Amino acid sequence: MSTPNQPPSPALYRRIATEEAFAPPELLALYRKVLATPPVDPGFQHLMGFYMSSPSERAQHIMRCLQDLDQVRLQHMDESGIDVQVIGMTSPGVQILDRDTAVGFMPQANDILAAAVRRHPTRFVGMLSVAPQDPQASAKEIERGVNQLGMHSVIINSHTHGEYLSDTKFWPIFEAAEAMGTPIYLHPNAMPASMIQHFIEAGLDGAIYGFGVETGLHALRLMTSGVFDRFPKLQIVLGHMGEALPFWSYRLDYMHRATVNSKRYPSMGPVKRKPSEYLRENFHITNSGVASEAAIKFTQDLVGVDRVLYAMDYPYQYAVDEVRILDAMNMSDDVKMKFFQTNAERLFSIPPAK
Ligand code: 1DF
Ligand code: MN
Repeated sequence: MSTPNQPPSPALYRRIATEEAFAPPELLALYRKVLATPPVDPGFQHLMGFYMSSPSERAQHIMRCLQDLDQVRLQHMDESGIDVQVIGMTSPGVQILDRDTAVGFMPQANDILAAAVRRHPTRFVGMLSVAPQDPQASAKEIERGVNQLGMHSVIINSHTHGEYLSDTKFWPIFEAAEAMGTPIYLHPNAMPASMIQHFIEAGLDGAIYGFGVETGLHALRLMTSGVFDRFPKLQIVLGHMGEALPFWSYRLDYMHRATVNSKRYPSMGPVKRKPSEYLRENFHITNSGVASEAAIKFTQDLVGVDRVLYAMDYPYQYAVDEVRILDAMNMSDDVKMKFFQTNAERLFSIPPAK
């Protein structure tokens, strides 16, 4: 029997955690400039402004883990039973920066992560960062990332300066992602200034709730704007149990149909499928931050066992006991292996362990 002080025992499967964050010091230097130049975006101020200045144990620990792509991270992975991390640059990535700074830093950020993956090829897998501020440059970076860096997935931290990827001006990014076969992890960002005030006043703007509301909205905007009719093979990854959209799906289908049929909004015209059908065909869902057996099984039932994957959300939700809880789920070994290992291997093009 393992005890809480020992790493979880090896399992039949590799445990691959698929929404893990890093922040190179070069990015933090750019963030310091943003934070020192008013007016500062309120969501960013309450997010990275907090982590980069708070003396609290949580903030200090997270800042240390975020910047490490070697021994600290590997030790935490060993302690918590994680064999492989799929890593992306922390929210909001380069998306809070002005366009030129974002486009300039994008390749450097991806080179830094690619170098870490080369140092630890059996432990790390990298997701490409892009700068939606320049959709064409982002599309080119996806090609470079796949062809030259060997990275096969992209992370986008929801909106960019209050703009959503449902806007066709961003669709060159989807075109490149579909053509290169790279899934896009639609990760949370702080809400735009126009949305966030009532969340901030109650302390609910962050990962506790605001993230899920805003990222769920973003995913729905992709569906209702017809992104998946135009790019039917595109795969979007949602964390945090699909930002609760599986739980909403019955009502989404009903109200979407009612709204379209009554021509209530010009922005909600007919599309080919129901929201629940897009969820089953164009989305993969990770359980980042949600070690709930009931929620995982409900989502597997709704979208299929091939589309639900494990994620920890390191270092924001570094939980040494989580793997033990999930290893013990009342679920067949076959489905558990899909959840922890094979779905991630397929979606993120991770080579099998030797
Ligand atoms: C937090 C959580 C911050 C996540 C994040 O990025 C983040 C947090 C700055 O707990 O404040 O990406 N998360 O993915 O849940
Ligand atoms: Mn995360």
